[in-house]
Amino acid sequence: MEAESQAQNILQAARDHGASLAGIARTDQVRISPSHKAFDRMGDFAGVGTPQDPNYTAGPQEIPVWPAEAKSLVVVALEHPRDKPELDWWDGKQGTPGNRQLIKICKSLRQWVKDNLGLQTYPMHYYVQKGGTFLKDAAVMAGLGCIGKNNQLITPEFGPRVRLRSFMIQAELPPSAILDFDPCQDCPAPCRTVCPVQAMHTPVWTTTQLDTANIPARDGSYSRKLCNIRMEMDIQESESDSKVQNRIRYCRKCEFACIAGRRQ
Ligand code: B12
Repeated sequence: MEAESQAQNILQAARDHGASLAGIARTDQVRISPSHKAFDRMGDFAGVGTPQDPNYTAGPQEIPVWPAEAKSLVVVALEHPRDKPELDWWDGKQGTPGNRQLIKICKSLRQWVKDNLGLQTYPMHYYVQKGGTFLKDAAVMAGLGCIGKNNQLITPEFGPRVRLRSFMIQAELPPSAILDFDPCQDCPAPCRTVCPVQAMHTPVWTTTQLDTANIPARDGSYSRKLCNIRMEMDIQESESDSKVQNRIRYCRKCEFACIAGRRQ
């Protein structure tokens, strides 16, 4: 079967297996994406979203090498709508129900690729430091959307209210077309004003500092340090509130304020 038909069949199968959106990017291109360039220059970070591992240190990170035979990367998105908040509730080591669904979708889709196309696939970890990738960059390169003023992936269908997962495939498949989509251009950015810790208030990164034109939140105005303070507070609140114990409801204000892809 031609690579073009294989790609189309994989994307259709992704939807059949429960993905809200899916796209394909070239592994070698994703590996040199803006986050891959900038990450090491951003300094220490051991906040939320880093490996839950006692050996993990905050210092510069080696991003593990991916298998050389893996030529294409599939990005799968699952809608996390406002009226299904439980998809996003973090329950300790087991993650979130949404992420478990994404793991399941990727697992059955990989099996489908093997059974139907005879192609080898390679799983990817959630954490970049454990063999994963920067999922937002990969999603942009797989044609799912753009990076918005809130530093999130914004999709035409669901705005930023999606969660992502990826895996790789041995074959060189044609990448999905990058979207010509920018809902932020003339938007007054309610995502920024709504932030309780003003994490997108002032530029904290420059293009020179990070050695890429594509810096966080477009103009460098995203502070992961401030954002992480809010998320650490969410953890503390879940520990002290007996009704939600062991279910962390991380802040999603910048997602919900975004008007892109809103249903109503
Ligand atoms: C570590 C992490 C965090 C940390 C640090 C975040 C950070 N940005 O540094 C903390 C804990 C603070 C955090 C917060 C949140 N996170 Co988080 N996080 C991650 C994780 C594990 C790695 C991200 C990372 O380290 N990025 C590092 C730096 C280098 O990148 P960056 O700040 O994103 O900036 C780069 C991009 O903007 C990119 N870029 C900018 N413009 C352009 C243009 C193009 C064309 C391209 C290709 C790239 C590009 O270049 C920048 C570097 O120069 C990912 C999962 C993954 N494996 O990717 C989830 C992830 C990014 N998080 C996610 C979410 C949802 C959140 C929160 C809403 C919390 C929540 N309720 O889950 C907030 C959102 C904050 C915000 N406004 O961005 C989702 C994003 C979904 C989406 N629609 O975008 C992800 C993908 C996880 C998932 N389950 O799907 N997160």
